[in-house]
Amino acid sequence: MADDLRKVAARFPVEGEVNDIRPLGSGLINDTFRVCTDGPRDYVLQRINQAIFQDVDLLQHNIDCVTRHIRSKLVAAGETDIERKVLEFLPCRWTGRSYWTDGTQWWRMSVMIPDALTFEEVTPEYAGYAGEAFGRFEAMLSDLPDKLGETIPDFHNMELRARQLREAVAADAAGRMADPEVRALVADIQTLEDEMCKAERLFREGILPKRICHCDTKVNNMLFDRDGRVLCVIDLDTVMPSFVFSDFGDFMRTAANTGAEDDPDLDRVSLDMEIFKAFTRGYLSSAGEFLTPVERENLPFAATLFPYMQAVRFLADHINGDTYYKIKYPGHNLVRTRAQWKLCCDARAKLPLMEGFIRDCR
Ligand code: GN1
Ligand code: MG
Repeated sequence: MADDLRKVAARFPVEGEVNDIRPLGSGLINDTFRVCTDGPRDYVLQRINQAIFQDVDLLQHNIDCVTRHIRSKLVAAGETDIERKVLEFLPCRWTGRSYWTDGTQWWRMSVMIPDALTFEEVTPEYAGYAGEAFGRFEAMLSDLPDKLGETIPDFHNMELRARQLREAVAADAAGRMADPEVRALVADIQTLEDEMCKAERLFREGILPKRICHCDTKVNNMLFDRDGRVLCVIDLDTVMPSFVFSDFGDFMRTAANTGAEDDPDLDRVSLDMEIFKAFTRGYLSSAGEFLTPVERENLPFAATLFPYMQAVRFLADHINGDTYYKIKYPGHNLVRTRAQWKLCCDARAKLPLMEGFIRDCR
């Protein structure tokens, strides 16, 4: 494997000799490696999961447009240290494209941003910086001249996710519907389906817009410097038109959870209102200007929607026999489902608190 990885790395114009290539990060979809060199910088090498991102040309087109646009905004604003504030992908030595493929595997390489930290958990102070950064990310992309495609069509469409769960239940491909707990979870989760498909209805009524969003605002998808300032938003595979609920909701789902995404101890799982408040304040400071009243009023709904959608996705994957998410042990997707469902229920109980906070945040 190490030799193969070295061969892949050699397809890109790496400066210096490669010393070591080792796994990096905790993503559930792509395989990510750090390429250590004796040159001035290290690199991040990624194998793109092509089963999930079927149109890699479109995927890389989106990423190229987004990074180019952000870079030009940073330059225009007279920012310094730009290399640490936006990702830079290397062109393949042969094709000049921002990825390389041998026809069976797809790879890309970016410059590793130095002295940057990622976190699986944040304090309220850092949540505030993160809120400001994601709001700014959306604001910077609000005048993107290029048209982006949906790298995963209908990625955050709740109606589709609900349908996929129903299809998984009907097919019962792995025989997991025999488990009474699975049946009970499906039934409980489906009671909220109507409530959770609100955004798609508002969109059809013409009162909820789509904007360019990040769509995977897990807290570990942003890089911080040592003082807690957000340097850069990473993991751009899912940047595409969506509702702002995607970015707000997925951050709350991950960073405002007092437990882990897959916590086996449900007593640890709940929505932390201090993180909610700090992120919301930060987000409204940079996104407040472009948000419409409908978007703003429904941010608390987004904090309930994303744990819900994730519970639906994990449960469907469990029922399908774990074909989508990487799992660490048998039943992992079921453990994840329980934790996300608990978080959704807790967030729903806190809706009045969240709504009150947003009203007062003027
Ligand atoms: C996946 O690979 P990662 O961890 O960045 C997933 C997200 C889920 C997340 C759950 C393309 O993201 O949508 O919210 O796992 N990405 C895709 O942890 O499905
Ligand atoms: Mg990630």
